[in-house]
Amino acid sequence: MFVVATAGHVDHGKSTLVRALTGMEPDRWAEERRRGMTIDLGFAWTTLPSGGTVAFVDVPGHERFVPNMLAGVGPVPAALIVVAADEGWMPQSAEHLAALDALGVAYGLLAVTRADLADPRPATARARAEIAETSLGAVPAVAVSGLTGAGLPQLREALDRLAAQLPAPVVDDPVRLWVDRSFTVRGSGTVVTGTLGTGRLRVGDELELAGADEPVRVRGLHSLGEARPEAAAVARVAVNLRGTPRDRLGRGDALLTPGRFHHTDLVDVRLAGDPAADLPATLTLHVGSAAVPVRVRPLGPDTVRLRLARPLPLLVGDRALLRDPGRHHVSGGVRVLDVAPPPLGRRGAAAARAQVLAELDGRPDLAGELRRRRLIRTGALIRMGVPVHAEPVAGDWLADPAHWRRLGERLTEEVARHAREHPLEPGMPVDALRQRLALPDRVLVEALVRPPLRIHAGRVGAASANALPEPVALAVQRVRAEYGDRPFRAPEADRLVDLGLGPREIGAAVRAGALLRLADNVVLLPDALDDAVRVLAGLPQPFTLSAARQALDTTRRVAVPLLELLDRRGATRRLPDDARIVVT
Ligand SMILES: Nc1nc2c(ncn2[C@@H]2O[C@H](COP(=O)(O)OP(=O)(O)OP(=O)(O)O)[C@@H](O)[C@H]2O)c(=O)[nH]1
Ligand SMILES: [Mg+2]
Repeated sequence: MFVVATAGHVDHGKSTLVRALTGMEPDRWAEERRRGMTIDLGFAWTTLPSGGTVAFVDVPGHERFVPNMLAGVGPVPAALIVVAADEGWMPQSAEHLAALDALGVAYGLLAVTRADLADPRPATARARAEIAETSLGAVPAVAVSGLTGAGLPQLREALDRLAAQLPAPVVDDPVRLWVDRSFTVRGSGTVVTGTLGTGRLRVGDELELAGADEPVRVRGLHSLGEARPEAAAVARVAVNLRGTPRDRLGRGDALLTPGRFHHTDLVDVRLAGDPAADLPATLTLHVGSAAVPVRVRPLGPDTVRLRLARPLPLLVGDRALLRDPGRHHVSGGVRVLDVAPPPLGRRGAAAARAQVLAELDGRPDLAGELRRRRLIRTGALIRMGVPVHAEPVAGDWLADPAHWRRLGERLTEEVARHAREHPLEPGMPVDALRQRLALPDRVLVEALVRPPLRIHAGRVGAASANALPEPVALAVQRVRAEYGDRPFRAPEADRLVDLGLGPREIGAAVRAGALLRLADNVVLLPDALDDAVRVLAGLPQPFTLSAARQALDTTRRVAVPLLELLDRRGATRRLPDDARIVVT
């Protein structure tokens, strides 16, 4: 399907032409028909000579309804510009053309209507000259009469040729369906319509709706008046969202592929049109079918920051339009450069930001985003419209390679400093490192740890046993030498004192994994647990404390806390009669 929006001054014959081409009535409201004037968007479609379908979004020409016009053309890639032969180029001819230019519409056709009332050539020449100056460039022109039907066959041919020129829509891209109408259908509930510019919609799809916590579900889909299981871009679609109250959404809202759009009320943009310094402090931003008041803060000569009165789902590279409703003036198009820009708190931040923006062109650029943001989650970048083709450094975190290297160096320095300041501690706690390096997630700390550093018991330290202060390491070796062959005998309290193992030293050895503490002053070598389970598994099950004590060749002082520890770890289970079994 080929979707085209009309454009042109009031009463120049847009709706008459759409009616003549389609046999459908684009003016839907009784008031429109009574006043002979389009107020809101109209929709009609027909088959072209090639067999393809063209759908029209018919817009109002009256100056009061320019916002409605913009909601119609916003999501549509092609325009049918209508100029009356007897009136020629008029103010809303110019304002509509400026809007198409600002939005970067590149495909169009000129229809000079009411050719039965006046020679169409002067109006054609003027209009083509005006249009040639814009993003539309040189467009074909057809003189027509909606009254007599003259020129209509040629116009159909020209529409077919235009349709053939349009680039193929990207049906794999996410859906962002800007709603242009919403209404309720008895028995079906809420229905919204819009122009599907990219992507594909299917009955049953879940979609995101800004401000709604829950996804909304597509219950039914219509296109060109017929129910369909799916619709692919480009298409006019009506989406039934039964279960979503009608007042939850309306023109300017968007139905979105979940997780693919960043809702933002702050964007940095490049202007094409009036210079930043000439813009008033408040304007209206038009994008898709939305119109949102914005506060304008100039940054560079052609870059500004916009604070939106409500958040919109915008992506890097989006085109939008700024308009001054009071002056009926299209200030120009904007290209979105950044949908999550940094705050400008410090003095000089705005000037620095202007320099950064001067380098950006609105084309998503992964390496540049990483350089500027240093660390960011994959999902966050995708939601900004930046395709991600890089491996995360940890979890779903992406890092700028140079920044990541610097972080690795700083981590080593911090661990070394901590070791100097806390010689008895077996390394620096992961969370302290996370804070020190100002990292948002501990998986990043863990990923930065490289040999000879390692993580043990929540701390980052040197991998070797030398991590223990020498006297403690020596004492542990002595324990190993003395007790290695009777692993369930714990050194008595006075023996520990002799070995120089006080509470602090024992703590350090336990944190380093060199000793296992069962209770105060009851320590074993760390492999004792596995050995104990093996021995106990060889006993007839269930076994008593005393049987365990004998099998392990140890005392109650060790056996009681050892079995309790095994119970806590789930290696053994204590039965109601205090006997135990080994859990296999
Ligand atoms: N003689 C003649 N009259 C026409 C032709 N096209 C439109 N008209 C008349 O011009 C008037 C305005 O036509 P519309 O089609 O409503 O114009 P429009 O551009 O849709 O107007 P808005 O939607 O309000 O901007 C109507 O009275 C039409 O009958 C034409 O080709 N020849
Ligand atoms: Mg009309």
